[in-house]
Amino acid sequence: MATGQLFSRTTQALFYNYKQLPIQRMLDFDFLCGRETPSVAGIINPGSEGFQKLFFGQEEIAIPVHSTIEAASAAHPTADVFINFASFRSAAASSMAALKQPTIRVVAIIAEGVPEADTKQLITYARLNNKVVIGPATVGGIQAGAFKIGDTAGTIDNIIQSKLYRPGSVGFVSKSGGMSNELYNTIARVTDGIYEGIAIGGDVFPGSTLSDHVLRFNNIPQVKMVVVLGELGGRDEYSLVEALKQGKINKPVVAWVSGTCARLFKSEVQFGHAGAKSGGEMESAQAKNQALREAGAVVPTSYEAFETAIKETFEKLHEEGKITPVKEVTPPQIPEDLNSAIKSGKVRAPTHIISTISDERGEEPCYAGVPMSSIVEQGYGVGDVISLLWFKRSLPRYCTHFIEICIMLCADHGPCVSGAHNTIVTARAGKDLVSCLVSGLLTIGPRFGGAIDDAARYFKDAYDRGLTAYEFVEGMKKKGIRVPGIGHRIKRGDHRDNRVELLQQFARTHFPSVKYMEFAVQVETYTLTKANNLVLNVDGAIGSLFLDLLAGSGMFTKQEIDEIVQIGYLNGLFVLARSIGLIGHTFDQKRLKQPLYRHPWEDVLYTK
Ligand code: Q5B
Repeated sequence: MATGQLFSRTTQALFYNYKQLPIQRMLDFDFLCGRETPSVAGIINPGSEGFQKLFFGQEEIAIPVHSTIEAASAAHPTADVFINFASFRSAAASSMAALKQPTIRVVAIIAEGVPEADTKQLITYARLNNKVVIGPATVGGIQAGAFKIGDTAGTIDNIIQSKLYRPGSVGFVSKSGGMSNELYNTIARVTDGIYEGIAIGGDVFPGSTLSDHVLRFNNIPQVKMVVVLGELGGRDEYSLVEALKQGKINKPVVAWVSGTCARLFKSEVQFGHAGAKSGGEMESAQAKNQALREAGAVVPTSYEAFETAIKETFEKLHEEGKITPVKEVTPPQIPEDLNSAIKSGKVRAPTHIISTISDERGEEPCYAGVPMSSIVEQGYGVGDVISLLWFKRSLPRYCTHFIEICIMLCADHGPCVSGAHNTIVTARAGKDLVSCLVSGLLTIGPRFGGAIDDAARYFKDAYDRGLTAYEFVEGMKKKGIRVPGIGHRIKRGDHRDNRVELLQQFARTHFPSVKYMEFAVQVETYTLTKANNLVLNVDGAIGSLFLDLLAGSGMFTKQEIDEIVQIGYLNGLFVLARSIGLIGHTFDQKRLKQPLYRHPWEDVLYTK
């Protein structure tokens, strides 16, 4: 790895694998630094395409999502950094694919556990092609005031405290990402801050080494001193020793190799990183610190003295006039996310939806306050669930039983009724279940199945006003309105609808009062004198009986009953019930592999 700058204020990256948080942190950093363009040009999310919405300051921006590295590189030819958030399983392959893109110059690999053989191949390819690999097993790196990789430097608070929103004069390189966050802070306290910081990662074979970056810092005029945090294990620090000895580094280097405590253990100790184990005397922290000291680096006697060593080195450069500390700037405030502001009680925001029937936010979903476990453990049925979700209360058993009977009796009425016919034709046209179902449901209305609400409205109004059946029916006739709930295509006075009789029988046995039903029967007696098909039909029976349920159960106020009738809850019973049958007809046709339906010519009267 030669020459200096890896990043600038215009550097843009391709981000591999959609990870909302680190991308948002990069964009927040951009805003803090006053960048004009977002540092993430595109996201690669294998298998998906489109856009991801993220914040750039206060503005929402849409970042393009590409399904392949090749497509992303072609779409964003100026994005030359590849930030790889792939898992250890696919990190090597995707990193190699990125390195092969002519536009990609730097690849940062975050995953831990990438096989060493794979990393070696990446290193060889990168070296041959003059590209830079940072990691694996790294948090990444940062150029203060310019560009940040993923989660580098941690929270916005740490970034502000460490003054990383503007460049200082210190080049910093470490193995550990966690310790780099700590050192950014330390360096900001005792110097004018970081110019660039890199965590090379804790693997035995890092894509780029401590000395690679120190040599690079040596070529960056803005970097006036270098801080290095190594660790026991490996021999990377010795190439830095060599570079110092050969006079390749002419800027002060303050270094510390951590892990001096390893000697306190009787056997070999593996610290957090894969490479952090002392393989012998040469690889011990003590030996490396000594070698660095002898090569001319400023090496303190302990980690505690590291801060003072950095401070003194900086002050010396300042006194010598080699550093003009940067002017302080006040970074802009990052707008707080609404969710966290609400959580901390700083703001309140109006909601857009009110819901009163169910709540899925807690340990278990609740229907009208009743937890799912109670619904199951207490043996609730579909009628109880309908009571909770439609009427927001638990109704007595005879009411929920009545609801269930309505559902069962109306579930189907053969293939010839409007709804089933539509569903069958749709299924035979090869459509999916939902299309078949809704094409049938769409026929439910004032003539077919959807007369329950109107029946309840008109019967209630007539009964409550004290009209006789005769006055009611004749009044409707004068207005030119058919009596809802009366009349059927195939049922007759002498061939009554058995479903109506079953409902009436149940209500007479269990309901405290059936006054509305009796009124409906009087209406039927009168309409049957007009025509034999003007029977009380299933819609009329349910409409009148539900009025009795509402009024007789003592569970509803007068206003609530008026509201239920006015809003029109009761057609819902037919819709729900008949969905069962329509789904059945769909399956039936598909099971029978029925071909496209075409209505026969003979059954159409063609006329002019
Ligand atoms: N007339 C149901 O009519 C039907 C009259 C009436 C006064 C009435 C008709 C009607 C009200 C709506 C209603 C639900 C369209 C029905 C259901 C579910 C189902 C279906 C299934 C299932 C039938 C002949 C003469 C005319 C009309 C007069 C008819 N109805 N007068 N009040 N209600 N009812 N719908 O047989 O003088 O000759 O002009 O609209 O409650 O949908 O199984 O099939 O489970 O799937 O076509 O049970 O009654 O009679 O139109 O030829 O009329 O009777 O004015 O008099 P029809 P039309 P006029 S249950």
